[in-house]
Amino acid sequence: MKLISSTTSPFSRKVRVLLIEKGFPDIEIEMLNPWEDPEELVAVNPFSRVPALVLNNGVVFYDSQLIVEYIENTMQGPKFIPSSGAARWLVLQGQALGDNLIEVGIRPLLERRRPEGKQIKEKIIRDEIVLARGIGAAAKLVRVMEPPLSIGHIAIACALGFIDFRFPHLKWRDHHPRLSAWYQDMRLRPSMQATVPFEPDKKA
Ligand SMILES: N[C@@H](CCC(=O)N[C@@H](CS)C(=O)NCC(=O)O)C(=O)O
Repeated sequence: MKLISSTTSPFSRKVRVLLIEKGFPDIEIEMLNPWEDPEELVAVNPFSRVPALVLNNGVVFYDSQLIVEYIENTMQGPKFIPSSGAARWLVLQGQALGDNLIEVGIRPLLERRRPEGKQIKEKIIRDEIVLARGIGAAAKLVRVMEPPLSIGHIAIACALGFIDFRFPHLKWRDHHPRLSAWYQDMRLRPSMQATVPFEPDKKA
């Protein structure tokens, strides 16, 4: 089994953190840049997106939520999605919230990569406002998300890691000290430390 990932992708990080927390730290990981349409990735995912999970029999799964479901249902180890009840829906809401933060964050990131004169500043400003609102929602949600660690906690933590990596100017900690304290604990978990995002050519 192989996970195709990138060193910067927060969706891939969510899956990698889950695998480590589940007790499979040594699964094969191939790091590629999905934005360059690499042959190895396009061959298994026509959308050239990471993460993609390639099973030993050649079956491929994407997106990250499906990969999470597959891991949760087929691999041994602790469970990260409760099987039923209110706890299940809260955890899945946590994952959806984390994934939404990432999706909204990718939009201004791409806009900023366009030539300076072609960027639509209003779009960037609006997306950053939505992102800030989403962080506020995360601050509320983590208050009611109890232990044990779940995919909801992992998704929100990976989203905040992405925001720190790509949007340090947002300074979200100044507005959400309790979320900041929650994230500080999450950030220090070995699974999160082992998956800190970095630009491939800038690894310390
Ligand atoms: N909904 C997908 C989103 C995956 C995604 O957008 N991945 C980004 C990297 S974080 C990517 O590969 N983008 C390349 C592209 O869209 O061309 C998931 O949850 O896996």
